[in-house]
Amino acid sequence: MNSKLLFYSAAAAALAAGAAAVSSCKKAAANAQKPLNIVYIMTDDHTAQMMSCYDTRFAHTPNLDRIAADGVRFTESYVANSLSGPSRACMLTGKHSHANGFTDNTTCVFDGDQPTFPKYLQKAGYQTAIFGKWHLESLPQGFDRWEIVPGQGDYYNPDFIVESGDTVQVHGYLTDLITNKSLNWLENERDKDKPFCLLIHHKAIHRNWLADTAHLRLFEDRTFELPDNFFDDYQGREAAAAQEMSIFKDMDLIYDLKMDRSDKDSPLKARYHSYIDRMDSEQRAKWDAFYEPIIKDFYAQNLSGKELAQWKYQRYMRDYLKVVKSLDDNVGRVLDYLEEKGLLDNTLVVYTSDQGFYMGEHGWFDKRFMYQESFHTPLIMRLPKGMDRRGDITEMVQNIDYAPTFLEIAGVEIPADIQGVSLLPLLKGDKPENWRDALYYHYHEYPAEHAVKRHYGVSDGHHKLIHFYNDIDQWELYDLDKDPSEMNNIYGQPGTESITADMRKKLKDLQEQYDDPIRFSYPL
Ligand code: SGN
Ligand code: CA
Repeated sequence: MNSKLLFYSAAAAALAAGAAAVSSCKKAAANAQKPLNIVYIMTDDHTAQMMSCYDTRFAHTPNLDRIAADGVRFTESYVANSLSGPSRACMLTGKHSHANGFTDNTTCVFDGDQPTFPKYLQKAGYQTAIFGKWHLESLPQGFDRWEIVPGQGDYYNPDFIVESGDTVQVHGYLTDLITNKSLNWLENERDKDKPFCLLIHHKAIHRNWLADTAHLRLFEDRTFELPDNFFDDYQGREAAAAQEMSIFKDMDLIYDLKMDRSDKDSPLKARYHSYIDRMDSEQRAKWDAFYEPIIKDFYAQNLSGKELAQWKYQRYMRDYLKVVKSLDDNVGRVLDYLEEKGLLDNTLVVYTSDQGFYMGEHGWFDKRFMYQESFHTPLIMRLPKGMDRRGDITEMVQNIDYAPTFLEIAGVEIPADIQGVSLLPLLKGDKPENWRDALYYHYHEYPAEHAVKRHYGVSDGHHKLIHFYNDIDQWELYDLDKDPSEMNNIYGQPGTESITADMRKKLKDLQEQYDDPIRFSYPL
């Protein structure tokens, strides 16, 4: 059977199985004639605190807000393992890290022979493509067209790995270039008779936050309020105390904050140079013209202690927002294109990040912990005709749910070994009974950069139980309603016995359900 026929038969099978959805029969029939397209935009380290549709304190992201305004915003959206490669593998497979095999960025190579949602969609007659950050070490499979950046990618004049396996350097700013390639594929390269699934994977807003020269001067007049727990002392939280992701202690003055001067040194100075040396003379001249007075002023001030910490936080916030600005503009270009071509009514547009990020909460940058800022990830969707839900969706969802959602949308039967759950009923406005009441999390990358200990845990939205293990054995329990910033570890305190037992049971059940072998090392 050719792939197009296979698509229609899959859609027909889905229709036949849809006796329960009699009321939406008409819509389903319409979809079967004209299958929905999917545009999946994923950024890196873009946290909800820095999107105005989630949080108006810092950022103004009008284009991201357009997505949420014409669709839905998930308020309880989480990752399974707060790190790039693992998140991407969870997203592609619909399975937790131990099940898809990609548990950490440093030791894993993604087994590209395993089933992924792009492969299933391809079989069902979709055209599939990915442009941008991939970060899974093996080359992409399941795509009709791909171009990826090696590893983390470079903001300026980046290299792309192309399908022949060659590496090609392209002049420009990465966020623009990934968008250009994506729009070019939509307009000139795809087979317009087929439905499409396009993955646009940005490097932005990843460290070390190199802004486009056009945006360098933005936000310089802004002073940002410090989070209440910026000067956290990590009392009662051994793993939090052991981390190396403090803005004050670990954020590099040259690499992260660009305070580069010939007589100054820092642990990551050479890495900074390897990045900015990619700029051409025009880009570099603008860069230097902007930074020179700031560098001069910074060293003249000779800051230390809390003053230095606060100065670092302000520069971090400004740099991050400048990189967000490019991203938001480029998302706008994609939305405008889809609108102009009359594709919006028939396309689901998803925007998410590979995880959340700390913007000074607990004094940190980076992610990895199961604490809220990095466990949470933004998820907004612009919905096509026929999906009527609008506003907030408050059910607990996780990045393992994306694959089954896309399969159901394409009329492909969801394989039994997929661990996530399709979000389609939520998008259609249903209120499914028995929606999951707790989420499982497992972070594996230790020892590694930023020194975040291995841990697994469970959250039901009201309480969170975490076990840090490996070279540590510490349990943490949080009452999220009373202590949303997770400052007060109440594990083992009198009066918490029954909630602890309840949360341990939830953790045990999820470890069994997902078949995580860690449960044999630390039986509950
Ligand atoms: C790089 C960064 C880290 C970051 C990891 C993982 N260091 O190694 O700060 O935690 O990526 O990020 S850097 O000096 O190279 O910038 S992830 O999002 O790709 O998982
Ligand atoms: Ca990331």
